[in-house]
Amino acid sequence: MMCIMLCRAAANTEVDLTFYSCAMNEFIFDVKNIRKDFPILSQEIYGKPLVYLDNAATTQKPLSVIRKIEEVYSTINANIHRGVHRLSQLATESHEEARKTVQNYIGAASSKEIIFTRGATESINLIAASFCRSQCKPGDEIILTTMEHHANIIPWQIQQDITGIELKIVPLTEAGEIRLEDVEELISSRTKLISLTHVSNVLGTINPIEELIRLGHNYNIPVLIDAAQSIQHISIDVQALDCDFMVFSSHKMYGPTGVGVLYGKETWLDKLPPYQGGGEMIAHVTFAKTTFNELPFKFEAGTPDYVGTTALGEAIRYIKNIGLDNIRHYETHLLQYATKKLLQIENMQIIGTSERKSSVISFLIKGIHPYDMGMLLDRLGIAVRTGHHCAQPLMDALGIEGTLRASFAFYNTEKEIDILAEGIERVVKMF
Ligand code: 7TS
Repeated sequence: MMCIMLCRAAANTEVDLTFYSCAMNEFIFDVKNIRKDFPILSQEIYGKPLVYLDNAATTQKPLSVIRKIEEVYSTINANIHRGVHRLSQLATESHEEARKTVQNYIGAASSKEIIFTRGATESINLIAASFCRSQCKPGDEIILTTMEHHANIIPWQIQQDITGIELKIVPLTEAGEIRLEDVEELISSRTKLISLTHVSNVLGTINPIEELIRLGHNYNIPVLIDAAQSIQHISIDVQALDCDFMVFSSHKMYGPTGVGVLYGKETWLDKLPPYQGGGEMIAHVTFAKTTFNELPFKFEAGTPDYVGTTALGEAIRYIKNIGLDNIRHYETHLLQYATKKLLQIENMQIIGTSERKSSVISFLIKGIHPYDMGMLLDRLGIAVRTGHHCAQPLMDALGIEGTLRASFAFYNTEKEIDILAEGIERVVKMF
C-alpha cells in the first residue's frame, strides 16, 4: 500500500529525483512508493520506460482496486437486490456500501442521492432525458459553455430534437475562462438549467462553480456540474456547493471502467421520471400500469455493475488515504513545473492560460501537426493525447483542429516531465 508523508525535510537533504519537496522544504510526496501500487507504470513501451501522461482520458488502477475486482468475483459474486441467499446478500451489501462511500466522498446528504450509471456520459444523458421530458416546453432554454465535452452537448441536442428546447452557449475569454456576467446575460425567463464542466478537459481551467451555482439559484435555475475532470483532483462537497446535479466517471478516478455516478438532490430526483425501464426500478408492474421503486433504485434499471461499484469504493479509499489536499498540492507543483519546462521550448504555444488550472496542459508547436508529434512521442514511450479531445466546438472557437495534451496524475514525476520536454525537443529537431 502506498505511503504518504507530510514532513519537514532538513535543509540540504538529498531527495530522490522522483520525490518532490516544495519551496518551503516542508512537504514530501512519496511518489516513488505510490508508483509501486500501479503495476502498469513499470512497463516498457518500445523498449523505453512508459511515461503515461493521458490521465484526463483515463487513470491507471492501483493494485488494491485490481484485487478488489478479483476478490468480488472469487468470493461473493451473485446478482444483487433480488436473492434471499447468502451470496446475493453479501454482493448487495458490498454494492450499497460503495454507494455510502461515494456519498461520503462528495458530502451528499443521503445515499439515495447517489445513482450508479455507466459513466459521466450516461449520467448526463439520464438527466437530459428525464429533465427535459418532465420540466421543459418547446422554447425553454438550457445554458452550456463553449468548453464542454461532447458528453455535455450532444444529450442536450438530442433533447432539442425531441422536446424543442434551445441551447444558449457561454463564450470564453482569451485565457479560456468563463465570466459570470456572460452567463448572467444569457439567463432569461425561459432558462431551465445551467449545465457546465467544473474543469475543462482541454484547457485545464477550473471554473468558479460556487459563484455560478449561486448565480443560477438567484434566478431559481438548477445547476448541473460535470465533475469528470475534477473529482479526482479537487475536494468536492455537494452540500456546501449546493449544486443540484453532479456527474463523474469511476475510470478517471483510479476505479474500474463501466461505472459512473449521478448525484442529484433528493427533491429533484423525486420529481424526475425514470430514464430506463426494467429490473429493480419498479414497485409493481401490470400491463395496465407500472409504479416505480424509491430512490435510488428508480434510476437503476437492469443489473448494476456491482463488481465495478465495489471497486470504485476501493479507489475512493485509495484516494482518501493519500488525501485530496496532498494530491492537489503535488499535482499543482507538477503543472507549474511542466508549464515552465514546456515554455522553454521554441515555438511552444500553451492553449489555456487561466490562473486557476488543473493538471492538464494542451499545447501546439508551430509547424508540427499534433498527430505527428503524438505518434513520434509514442515511439519514445510517452503517452499523450492528440486531437480535438471530444470538444470540437471549443476547437472551432479557438480556430484550431486539435492540440497535444499532457495530463498529470499524482503518480507522475518531474523526471517524466523532463522526458516529455526532451522528447518534444527531439521531435522538433527532426522537423
Ligand atoms: N465530461 C468531461 C469534462 C470529460 O473530460 C469526459 C471524458 C466526459 C465528460 C465523458 O466521460 P466518460 O467517462 O463518460 O467517457 N473526457 C475524455 C478526455 O478528455 N479524453 O478521453 C475522454
